[in-house]
Amino acid sequence: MTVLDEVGHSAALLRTLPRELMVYKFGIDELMTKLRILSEEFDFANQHDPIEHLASRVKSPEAILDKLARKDLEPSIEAIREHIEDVAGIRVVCPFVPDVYLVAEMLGRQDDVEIVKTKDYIAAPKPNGYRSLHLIVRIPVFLSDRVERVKVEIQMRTVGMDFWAAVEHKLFYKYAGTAPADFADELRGAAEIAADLDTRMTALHQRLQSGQS
Ligand code: 0O2
Repeated sequence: MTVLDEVGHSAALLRTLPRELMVYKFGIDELMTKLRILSEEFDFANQHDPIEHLASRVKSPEAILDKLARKDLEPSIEAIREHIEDVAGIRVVCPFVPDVYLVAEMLGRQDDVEIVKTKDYIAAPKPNGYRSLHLIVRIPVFLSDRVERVKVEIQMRTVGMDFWAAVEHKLFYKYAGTAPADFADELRGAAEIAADLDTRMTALHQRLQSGQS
């Protein structure tokens, strides 16, 4: 494909994308309802709620085109459906590390939620220090004339991991390779501090729960 062809295809795709993305919003709506129900159920029973807060977004058409280009893929709906797994994104922020796995397990037990892929960057952090549990799930969305099985990326992490990831995203992630080496070392060090904080806070919570003072 020539550069001009590619520009033309991208422009055409940008015009049709908002309609195509509607179904991804519905997938998010369904999963957000499931997560809110879990959270409210714990609150209602006066039990420790493993969900601190939730956020969601549908990736912007421009960011989708950027990601296609980064992955060297043609700008088409088919390429998006097949290769871009985070068009629909949900973030679940939990107080403690065990909460992350508990929420993942509770979602995985639901009949209509299919876990397509799990990337455990908590057990094996990325070299830059990034920690999170990523689930790619598929959920059926019932439209007027068909059922679409929509992929949604769920990023699950603690408040500490979320703080690190949000700041790192702003400072560095998008400019990987262009920042000075000591900058990367600082970020890795900060990720280790956040992990240590998680361990200490989790230990305190476990002591409280087991009635130890
Ligand atoms: P944005 O702008 O946040 O949406 P894939 O999505 O599987 O094709 P990848 O990168 O192998 O590509 O998947 P991975 O590692 O699961 O990353 C998906 C998303 O996780 C990223 O989306 C980021 O949102 C987040 N993420 C992954 N690594 C990092 C990291 O080192 N730091 C931060 N802050 N976030 C990270 P996007 O589209 O790359 O970016």
